[in-house]
Amino acid sequence: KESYAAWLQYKKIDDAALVKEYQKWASNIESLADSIVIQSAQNELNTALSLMLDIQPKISSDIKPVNSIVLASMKELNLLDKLDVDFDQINEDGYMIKTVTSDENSTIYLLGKRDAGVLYAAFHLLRLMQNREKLDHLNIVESPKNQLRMINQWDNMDGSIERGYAGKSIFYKDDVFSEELNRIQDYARLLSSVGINAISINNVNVHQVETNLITSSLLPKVTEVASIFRAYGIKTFLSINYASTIQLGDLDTADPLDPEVKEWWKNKAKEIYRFIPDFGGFLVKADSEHRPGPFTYNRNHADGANMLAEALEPFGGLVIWRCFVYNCLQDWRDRSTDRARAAYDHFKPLDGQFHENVILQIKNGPMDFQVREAVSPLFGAMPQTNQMMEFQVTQEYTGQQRHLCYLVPQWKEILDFDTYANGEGSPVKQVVDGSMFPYRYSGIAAVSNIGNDYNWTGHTLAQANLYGFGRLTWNPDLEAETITNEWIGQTFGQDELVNEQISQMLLKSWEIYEHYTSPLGVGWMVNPHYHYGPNVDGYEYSVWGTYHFADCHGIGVDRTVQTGTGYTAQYFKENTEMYESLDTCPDELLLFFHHVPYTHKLKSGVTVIQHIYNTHFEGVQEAEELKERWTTLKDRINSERYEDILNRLEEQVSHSKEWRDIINTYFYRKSGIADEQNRKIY
Ligand code: BDP
Repeated sequence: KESYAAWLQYKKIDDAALVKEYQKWASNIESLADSIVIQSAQNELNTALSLMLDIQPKISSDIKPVNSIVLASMKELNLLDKLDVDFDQINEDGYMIKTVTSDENSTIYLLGKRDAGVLYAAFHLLRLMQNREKLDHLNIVESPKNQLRMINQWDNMDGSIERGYAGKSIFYKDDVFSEELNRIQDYARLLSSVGINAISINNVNVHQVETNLITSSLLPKVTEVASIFRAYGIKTFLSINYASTIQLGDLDTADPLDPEVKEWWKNKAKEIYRFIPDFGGFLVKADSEHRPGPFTYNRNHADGANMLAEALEPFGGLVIWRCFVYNCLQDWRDRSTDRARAAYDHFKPLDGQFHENVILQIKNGPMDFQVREAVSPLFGAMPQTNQMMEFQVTQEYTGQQRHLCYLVPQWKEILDFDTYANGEGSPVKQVVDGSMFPYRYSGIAAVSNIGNDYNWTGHTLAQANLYGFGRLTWNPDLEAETITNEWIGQTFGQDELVNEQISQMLLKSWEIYEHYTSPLGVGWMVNPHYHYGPNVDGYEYSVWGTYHFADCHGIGVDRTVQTGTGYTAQYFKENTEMYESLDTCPDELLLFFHHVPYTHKLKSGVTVIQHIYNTHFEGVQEAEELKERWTTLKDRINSERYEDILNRLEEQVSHSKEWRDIINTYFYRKSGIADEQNRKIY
């Protein structure tokens, strides 16, 4: 099925002249390097070129005086006589694509510093061909901005996926590894095609079965999966149970300073690396939402992370330590604690205390992947500690892949956010790409949105989120429009109307979703546990630290220094001042930072209550327009994908009405203030 192939469609090109032109190079593939990664590049080219051009490329391992595509890494440079290239312009994962034409023949060189770069170059070339670009004067020089470009699976071994909205796990079933290795390989192809180079293959909440992943009973299977990813330049990581020493029955403590615990992990690391010599390392959720951690032993998170780091260090392994640490058993009547403060309060004082092979993985916002929240103030606040970003591709709070919500614009806003960590012009993207402070390791990770649904992502258009995430980790400076067009062209072909309509749909969808859900940055208002569908007070009187404080006078969380929780002080001065003052706090985050009366006038000129009514009516209308736009493409998209997407858009329309009505009614009743336009509210 088309939807399975996602953006690697490789449809037969019907423009005969173009086919002829492409065939010129594509008839011969000369692969000077030889490794499993190069093999993957060769296979991908071979499959793609056969499908698109209806030819069988000849593959050879030496240079011939014919038109060809040549694959080589820096090691093979000596075989490329006369070729004038400078490998110093690219980094470890970088590549160059060059078309060199002489009187006799023409060659497209795919050149990487290492083999992974050659593979990325191959995918780049195929992207150009899928988008019908000219190849005769290529001179492309590409290096990824981020060192770690990572995907986190939240898959459990029973086959379920925590916050998964596209079927079951492709990795596990009924507590054992899946036998369908082809599916995992196809996933590796998708990830590698957008430059992903690391993956953790199990949920951060590690239960008893998954605790066994680091034991000799399951390591052979992990090894098999790791080999699949290795062939695509992707390193495998595991999420570990911090209390493995206890859970696996070997010790009665997990105290990071206990010599036996240290020794246990050192031996464990040795064992793992015997199986997987290039194992990536551990991803750790500790002392968070009932997971074990160093706090039990009165140790801090540097103690916990460093103990693991020492064990992995001899093998070049990394500890990716999550900062999602907060009190999830709060007394909601006690307003002195603010969950938003937690990560900074826990980690900032530890700056400089972590080992070099520890990276702190920080969620984009201080709460939890809401449709809109402030950027975590921890970014840039720890110049001496490796940091990386955690995004959520899976749409837990953004419509669960039943609603269309394209997150690339949101991620770009976050990456572009100026932290002022080094004065003006210190955006988050330069913190996490390691260029602002001398981080040894850094990058961007995200929770995946795929499962075993035939189209990977449930909503076929949600494939764009996975694609866009990868492209942004490679280069956060890419424009949202560029990424979007690239994706549409590869996924749906070259029809201009299709391109125009889908691009409009995607680029507006985040804002539309925001319009009919929780307003002005306040967040939540979802059904507890499931996080789908409106429930304004669902989390208001619970222990999770997630409130909106709506009463008959007003709404919002006062996080100011003057009168609130003091959270605003966690930012650098310029941002503290901006958020602290009602005059300068941006409208879209007003209720994240301030508690205001319903009659408070926004910068847009309307009152808070009227804004709530307006956006909720607008949101539904816009959801209807999404559907309308889609129907204009009826005869241009194959019926499987057309119907699938139409069904989801229809559900979105009706569900957006539920959101609108519940939110509007709630606030009308609380405030007693009528809609200026007298629309039907209750
Ligand atoms: C929340 C999810 C929960 C995750 C947690 C985490 O609701 O399922 O386990 O984040 O990131 O968003 O650890």
